[in-house]
Amino acid sequence: MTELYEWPPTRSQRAKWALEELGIEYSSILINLLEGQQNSDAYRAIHPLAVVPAFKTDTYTIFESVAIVLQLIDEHPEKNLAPAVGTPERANYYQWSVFACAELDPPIMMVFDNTMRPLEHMRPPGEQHNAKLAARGRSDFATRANILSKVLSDRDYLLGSRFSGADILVGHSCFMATFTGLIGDYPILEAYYERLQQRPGHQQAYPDR
Ligand SMILES: N[C@@H](CCC(=O)N[C@@H](CS)C(=O)NCC(=O)O)C(=O)O
Repeated sequence: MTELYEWPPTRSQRAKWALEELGIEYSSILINLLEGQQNSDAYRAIHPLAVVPAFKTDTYTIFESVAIVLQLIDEHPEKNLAPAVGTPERANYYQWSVFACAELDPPIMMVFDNTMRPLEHMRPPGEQHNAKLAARGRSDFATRANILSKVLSDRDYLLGSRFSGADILVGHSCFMATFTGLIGDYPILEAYYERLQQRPGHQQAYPDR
């Protein structure tokens, strides 16, 4: 049994993209966030924060999109989606993988929450979009997008010529930046994400582009 708890297109797509790249068979279990299914007792027993994704196998259950991707890639070394442990390339792989969730997702979500997220869905009562927070998110994203653009100016993928799990993780942040209208100011990043979208794994994981 291999189960992905997802609601496309959210951060669950990171896990799905990795599953597709690795050719792993799995069942997709939809958790309808708009209907509040994430808050059921049954789902909270799987993910105590009541968010997606979560991932279940015969031997373990985990959450956090980055953890799921890294674990799956480690389980399939023959697919070559990560450099060998202990190498300088692996150091960069860790760096960009963590950068995705720690540095890219928060400012993008800050923009989403304060410009696009419907006020009636998944918001504390009375909360409003906040233009100052949206501007802060845009500015924080700009700093990080410029760092990525510099790195990607002379290479196709974060680690060089070879696609890796770090591209799945940062690639999903690029999806979020596209969805929120942030990526257009960064042509190198936009071209990188265009490249990633050509991959069959991406096309399987994201419902429609
Ligand atoms: N750090 C978590 C974040 C997960 C997360 O916040 N998921 C959002 C969708 S992108 C969610 O399920 N939200 C449901 C809600 O806010 O009720 C991860 O990367 O897995």
